[in-house]
Amino acid sequence: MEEKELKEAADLIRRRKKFLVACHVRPDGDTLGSALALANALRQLGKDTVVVSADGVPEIYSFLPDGEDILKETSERAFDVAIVIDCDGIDRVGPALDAVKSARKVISIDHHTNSPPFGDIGLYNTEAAASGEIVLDLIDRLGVTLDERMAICLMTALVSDTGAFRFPNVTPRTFLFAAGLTAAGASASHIARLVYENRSLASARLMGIALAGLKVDKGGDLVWSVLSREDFEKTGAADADTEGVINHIMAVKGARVGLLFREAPDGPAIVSLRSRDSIDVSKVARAFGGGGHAAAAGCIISASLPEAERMALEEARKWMES
Ligand SMILES: [Mn+2]
Repeated sequence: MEEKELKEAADLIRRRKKFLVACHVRPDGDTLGSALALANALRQLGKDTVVVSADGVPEIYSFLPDGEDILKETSERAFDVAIVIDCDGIDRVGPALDAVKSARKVISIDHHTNSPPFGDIGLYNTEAAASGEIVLDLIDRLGVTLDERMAICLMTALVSDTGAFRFPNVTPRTFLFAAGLTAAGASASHIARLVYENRSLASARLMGIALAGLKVDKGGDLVWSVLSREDFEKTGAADADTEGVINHIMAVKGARVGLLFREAPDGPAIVSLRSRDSIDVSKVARAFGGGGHAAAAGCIISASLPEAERMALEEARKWMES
């Protein structure tokens, strides 16, 4: 990200009045925490601000300060500026796209690699572990003092996009930011507990089924599991309860690529992919119209579960060999 874009964004924000801050569909702690912290800063500057997350706020993130202010949709259209957060592509805002497109100016804030630039100003930094890092830069540039509520939101962004500071995307800057957030009153340990050790019984049981059904190939390099509708029904788990299961698949000794297949209520197979050792699973996801990072990606395959499993594994093996 260039200094120039950051200045342009801050200048534009100072001049305008009515803002839309948009999260991506299937929101995570980064998009939600970043959006809420930025909205808080905008409101402190006296700006009218609407925050939209088409899929709402998952229960796990209900602790986020001001999370109740997030709307699933808005009928308002005459925004001065729409700020789109953590979206690798404008359509990732889902049904909020209409409202975003109605804005006179669009600012995109993102850290995904290969994020297609969109909007009038792009604050892109692929070195940032979370979009929250870029939002922190912007808040700082706007001259807004970080309060405890904002710090909790941004710490959630960092904690959830770094696996509580364990993923290789963590840089010295990430820790510097985390230090500032800690000083402002956010507890990484408390937030990590809320995000990672807060599983419902149904979700834990679904995890058990996924782990009991683990399959391996390529001498243990490739590990995956499959969850059918029946598994969800048996445990009473919802789709959101699969959160984190893929990380446990990747925790198997020797795993370099991990996949979790799950059957969506309406039929298609949802695939989560993870990798290490610089294997780029976003290429696998992209082969099926999905996306994500090199080490964490996802896609939806309109096929039966066994067929999707066969197709995605074939593609994964191809990339592992190249
Ligand atoms: Mn992110």
